[in-house]
Amino acid sequence: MVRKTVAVGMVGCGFYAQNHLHAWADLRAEGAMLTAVCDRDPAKAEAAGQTFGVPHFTDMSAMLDAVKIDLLDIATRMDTHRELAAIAAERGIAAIVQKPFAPTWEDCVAIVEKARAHGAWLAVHENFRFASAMRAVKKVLTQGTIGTPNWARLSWRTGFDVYRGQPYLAEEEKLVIQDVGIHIFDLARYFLGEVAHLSCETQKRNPKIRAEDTATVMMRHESGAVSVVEATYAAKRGNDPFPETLLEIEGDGGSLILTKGEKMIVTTQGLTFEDHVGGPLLHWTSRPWHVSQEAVLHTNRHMFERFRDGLPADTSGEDNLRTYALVEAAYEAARTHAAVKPVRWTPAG
Ligand code: NAD
Ligand code: 89Y
Repeated sequence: MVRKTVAVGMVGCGFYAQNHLHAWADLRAEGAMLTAVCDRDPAKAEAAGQTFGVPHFTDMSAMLDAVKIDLLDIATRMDTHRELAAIAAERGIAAIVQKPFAPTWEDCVAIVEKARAHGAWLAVHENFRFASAMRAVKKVLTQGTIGTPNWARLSWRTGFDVYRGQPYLAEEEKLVIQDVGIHIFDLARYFLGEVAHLSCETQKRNPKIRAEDTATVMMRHESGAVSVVEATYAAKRGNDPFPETLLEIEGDGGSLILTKGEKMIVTTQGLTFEDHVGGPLLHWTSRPWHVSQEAVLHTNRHMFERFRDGLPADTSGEDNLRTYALVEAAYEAARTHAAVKPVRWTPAG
């Protein structure tokens, strides 16, 4: 069967977008054609255009006027997402927006509503759940190997110098929950389902950083399961797991542990099995970032295939509002020291 190709336009060619660019180049043979790139910094736009052999622009609208794009991949920082996604929606162009969706709940909802109003396909690049290891974990849960999951700990504890590659993180008004907790919340939803309520305590353990760098969250899921979500940029540990999310999931028929090195240990019916569930190093990935980088390839493939086939992404804009609602709830819970029920967005009308 001959499948149609999709013209992809990349917006933002900064630090993390390099992974998107390589992933799109790898997906060319499958029909995702990186066609143009844009960055408001002329040097970054030119470098990406030359490396990946496509025309480059410093203005997204100018790129859309000059080149036919089917799917825009927006990997700028969150403060620009609402404006850029609106331009895409008004032209009826599909868009993928990097996490965090936007700086506020109001912005996220506005992006979703704008896309709905124009019938434009919209997804959020929430890549953690697309990593090989996370897919392997999901498969074990779906197969029922550990029974019904009823308790979990999802842990992101690192002291890796994230501020070197992403210096803006040190100045954010909200840090660890909005930057990386958001991924871990998404994984909690992916593995255990929607959240009924949560409580949260935050800490600022590194005095040089503006906002909270540590969050400890306890959640009750609608299924009755309880999970603990931990995120910190202030851990001082040997054998630092960055950028891996470590897991402990217990069910009524066994347990699943994911340790550093993407080793999955599954216990079922009194027997324990171990497996390496990480993906391979790719020609453009390098340690320790490879875990996050290879997830970008799988995310882009998922986005491209779902868009091409006229289907919503698993992490559509609407789906991601449910993850973002947990971010909002966590900040409120940390402020009030009370359990908070996440808000639910429902389309108007
Ligand atoms: P960055 O500052 O290095 O890159 C952003 C780029 O966008 C810059 O080159 C900037 O010039 C460009 N830009 C800004 N406004 C623009 C506009 N209107 N039009 C065109 N280009 C514009 O930031 P980064 O570290 O690459 O982060 C980008 C996003 O990726 C953030 O939302 C961040 O949270 C996210 N991120 C995700 C992961 C992940 O694992 N999913 C990891 C790191 C970063
Ligand atoms: O910004 C963060 C993210 O989204 O994934 C890892 C990261 O780059 C640093 O913790």
